[in-house]
Amino acid sequence: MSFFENFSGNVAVIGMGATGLAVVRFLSRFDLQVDIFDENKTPKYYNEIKCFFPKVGCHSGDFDFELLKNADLIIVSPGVCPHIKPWSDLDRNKMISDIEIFAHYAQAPVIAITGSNGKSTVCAMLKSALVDMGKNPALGGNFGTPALQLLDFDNIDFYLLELSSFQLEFTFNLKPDVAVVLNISEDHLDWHKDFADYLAAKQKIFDNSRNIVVFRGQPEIYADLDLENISHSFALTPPQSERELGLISVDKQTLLMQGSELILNKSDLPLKDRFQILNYLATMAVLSSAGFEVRSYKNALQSFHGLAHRCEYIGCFSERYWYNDSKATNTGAMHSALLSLGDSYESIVLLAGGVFKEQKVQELPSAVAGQIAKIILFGRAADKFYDAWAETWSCEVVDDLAAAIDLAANTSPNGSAVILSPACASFDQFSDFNERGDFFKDYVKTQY
Ligand code: UMA
Ligand code: ADP
Repeated sequence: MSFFENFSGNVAVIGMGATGLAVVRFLSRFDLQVDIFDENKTPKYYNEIKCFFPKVGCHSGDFDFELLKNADLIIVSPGVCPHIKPWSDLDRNKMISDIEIFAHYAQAPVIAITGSNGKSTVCAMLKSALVDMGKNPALGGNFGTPALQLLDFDNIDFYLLELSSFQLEFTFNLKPDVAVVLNISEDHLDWHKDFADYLAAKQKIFDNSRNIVVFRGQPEIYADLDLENISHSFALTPPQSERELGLISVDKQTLLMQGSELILNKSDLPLKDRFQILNYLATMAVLSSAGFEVRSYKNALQSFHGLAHRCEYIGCFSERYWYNDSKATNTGAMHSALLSLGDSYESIVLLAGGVFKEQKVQELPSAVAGQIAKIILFGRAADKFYDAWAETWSCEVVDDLAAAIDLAANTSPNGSAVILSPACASFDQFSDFNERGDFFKDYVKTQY
């Protein structure tokens, strides 16, 4: 539990967002020269930092590169891409994340979760289950509360860290009790050099982990690991050993199993989407790896009812069934949502668009080919999607999300499922996925 205790030098922090503020706050307990930088002229926490940490040098807008170059340690916020100027001119060996600092000071076991999709849901499921079992978990990282803030809480049994590839790239000494990569599909290729770089950042979560949980559906994620280092695995396929979690069918019932041990009947779970079943299995695999018995956690999983904006059912309006999947900000997430709806609806209308983060637009899943009645496109990526899909699907481009909802409500077949699953970030039209999802829900409910 020492890092800054033995450190004497200048520290630079990049980014005055949630991470930067938490870092400055944490560092204020040491006698260090700290400077914080942000390219934005009016960054979010500029005033707070100036007011509460007057000894910290605050530099917004045009930054002083000489000062930055002289820093002995550079703590980068996750959104700061090290491959683009001016950051690419800095010494990468000096760069660490806030998670790296957390790793040196955390005093309770860490459960670390990453993946392209499902991170927040699995984190929230784990938290709910642990609370139900009488434990006191602290959840943060990419989920929202910066990891360093979690160190302020007392009597924590587990730290649950949702970790992005950005955070993992500059983390070196985290020693999770359990680490999991839920899945991998293209995302954040505007930040990473390429897909291999993105996957390598995700795989760093395994580096010093005591127990590793893997998804059997994508062996490429763990191809480089020794199989004996894997404590549990999960997939929708039947388990072949006691360390595998999966599904079996018996008398038309779908059962969630760990090896030969029955965990639960799928019908007893509140969330039924295919991807949610994967999330339950991942959560259970993590709990088993953390040392919990199936009988101690199986009932605890029933109290979690899902997060907003993740394939969230809004209701039946104008004879259509509306779903808000605003958090689907990449194609992998959109595909899993379409496959889930395909289990229940003959006709699906997809609303997609925003800021695309992948290299190339992929085809839509062939399993739902007969069910997609229409695709309505909006935002910056609309033309890109149109070019890729219009030959195969009925596509229309409209100005914005409101126009997409109007078109879906007025032209889609009665009885369709209409889903906002944008496969894109939202910041061309909204501040984040929450605002986009809330707008969608309000507009559908008030107009139809
Ligand atoms: N900045 C620069 N130059 C840059 C980039 C950013 O000066 O090149 C400045 C911005 O002007 C801004 C500050 O840095 O003032 C923002 O830093 P940031 O984007 O890293 O955001 P934080 O507020 O610190 O929030 C971050 C995570 N954001 C990102 O990864 C983009 C939050 O995840 C996380 O909850 C928070 O730390 C606490 O740990 C959000 C996110 O969108 C939810 N994550 C991505 C995702 O889930 O897809 C990875
Ligand atoms: P993340 O935190 O990784 O973005 P979320 O739990 O917030 O993940 O879910 C985001 C979206 O990803 C959901 O709206 C859904 O469309 C999709 N999704 C959720 N879980 C999975 C999964 N296990 N596999 C594939 N897609 C998923």
